[in-house]
Amino acid sequence: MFEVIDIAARLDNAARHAKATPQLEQPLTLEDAYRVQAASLGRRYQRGENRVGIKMGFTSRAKMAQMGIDEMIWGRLTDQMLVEDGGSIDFAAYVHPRVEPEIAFLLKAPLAGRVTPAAALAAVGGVAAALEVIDSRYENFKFSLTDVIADNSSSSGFVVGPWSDPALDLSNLGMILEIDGEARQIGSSAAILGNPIRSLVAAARLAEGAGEPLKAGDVVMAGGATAAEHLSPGNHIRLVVQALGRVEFRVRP
Ligand code: OOG
Ligand code: MG
Repeated sequence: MFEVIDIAARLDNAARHAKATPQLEQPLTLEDAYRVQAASLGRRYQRGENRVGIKMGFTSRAKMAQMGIDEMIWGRLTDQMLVEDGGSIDFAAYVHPRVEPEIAFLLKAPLAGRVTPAAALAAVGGVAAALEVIDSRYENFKFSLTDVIADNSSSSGFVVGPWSDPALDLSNLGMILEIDGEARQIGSSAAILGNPIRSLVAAARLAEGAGEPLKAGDVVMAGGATAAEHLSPGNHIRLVVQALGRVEFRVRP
C-alpha cells in the first residue's frame, strides 16, 4: 500500500545517510509527489532545520535536455543546505553530487500568487551569482518527474555570492562555471526562461499554491542555466556571472 509518510521517510533517510535508494516502484500523481516532498521536509523541520526559501528546477532547455524532463518543478531550501561562499562541502555527505550555475534572488517583501515580472522585481532586495549542489537520492541519478519532485527536486546544497542591486538588467548576463580553474560550462542568464525574473514569478505562484507563500527574507534559486557537472573530492568550483561577480566553494577530499 502506498503511504506518503513511508516514501518520505525512505527519501529523507537516503539523503541523511548519503545512500541511494531505488526509483519509486509506483508512479505517483503530481499532487502525491509534492505531498511526499512536504512530508520529508517535515522530518527535517522536526530535526531543527528551517525553511529559508525555494529552488526552481527545469527552467532552462539545457537542464531539461540533460535530465529528459520538460516540466518546471520546485523544492524547499533549508538553512542546513546553505554553504558559505568560499566554504566547503564534505563529499561523503552526498550520494553523487553535481553542481550547476544559477541566479539567486533575496526577497525584501512578500510575493504571493500571480504577479507580473515588474511586481516580482519590486519585491527583490538583492540578486546574486549562485551555485546549486544537486544530489538525487535515486540510484544512478535517474528519476521520473514525480520521483524527483518527491525527492525535494534533488535539493542538497546552495551557495550564494554577494548580493547586488536588483535594478541590474538580468536578461542576458554571461555565466562561466569553472572546475579547478577550467571553464566547464558557459552560458547566459537568458537560458533561464528568457530572464530569471520569470522563474521568480513562477516561484511566487507555486509556493502560494502549496500554502507556503514567499515571504521577506526568502531566497529563491532560479534554476540551472546550463547542464550540471559532476563533483569529485578535491574540486574547487567557481561561477562568474557578468555584472554580479563570483561565488565559489570546495569539495573536501
Ligand atoms: C533536478 C533538479 C533541477 C534545476 O536547476 O534545473 C534543478 C535534477 O536535475 O536533479 O535544480
Ligand atoms: Mg538547480
